[in-house]
Amino acid sequence: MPAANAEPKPLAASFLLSADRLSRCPPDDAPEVAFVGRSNAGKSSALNRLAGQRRLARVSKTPGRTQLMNFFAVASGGRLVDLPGYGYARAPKTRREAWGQAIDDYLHERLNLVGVVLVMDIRHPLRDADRHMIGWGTGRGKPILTLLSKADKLKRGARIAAARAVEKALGEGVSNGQLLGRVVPFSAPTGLGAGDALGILGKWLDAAGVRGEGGR
Ligand SMILES: Nc1nc2c(ncn2[C@@H]2O[C@H](COP(=O)(O)OP(=O)(O)OP(=O)(O)O)[C@@H](O)[C@H]2O)c(=O)[nH]1
Ligand SMILES: [Mg+2]
Repeated sequence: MPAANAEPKPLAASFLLSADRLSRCPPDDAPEVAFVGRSNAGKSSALNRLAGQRRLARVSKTPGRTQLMNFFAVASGGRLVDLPGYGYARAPKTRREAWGQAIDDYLHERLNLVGVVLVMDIRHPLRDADRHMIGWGTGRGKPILTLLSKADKLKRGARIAAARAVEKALGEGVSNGQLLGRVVPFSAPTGLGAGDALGILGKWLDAAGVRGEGGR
């Protein structure tokens, strides 16, 4: 394989805890990167790929798999947080409201949230809830890395066109373009885009002054 395609080392991570509400999250004392996106978009799969472990976060064909906020300690410092997906219409309303509240509280209150990985299916990007999320991130000054997941489902030309269309839409809709990093076509099974994503996550965690405590 040519060196240009070599994937940087995955982030070694281990499961820390699950929380159904903000008060049950770990102490807000280590930099965190949260994975957000619609239900079934591929958040847990992306996290697993970046951590180099297939079964770290639970993945399922059925939308609504991740029902709690799951925290993973990164060995070199900081945490990754797998959040439940938004827009899962088949969950009972009360359950949806409880998740929505937990995610909202997390995103608004967490002081050590250093960046958000927005995962969108490359074939169905920028739904209303995604746009809402982008508006939230830019409004609060949180950097967003956009992963266009399931890119293995499209041919190269279509992938590039999809990424350009999303970049254009983001550029037009957002005043503070600096916060929106690159739009990265991503595939959990092939590792496409994983190198770029790891580079960005590494910078976020480093910039937050991680000292190798694993966030414990
Ligand atoms: N082909 C392909 N399938 C993917 C990719 N990422 C995820 N999937 C599949 O999409 C489905 C949903 O993946 P998850 O990672 O569980 O999605 P999620 O966003 O965590 O879903 P919730 O936890 O329900 O919100 C599973 O069947 C995955 O195998 C990808 O990059 N390529
Ligand atoms: Mg999940």
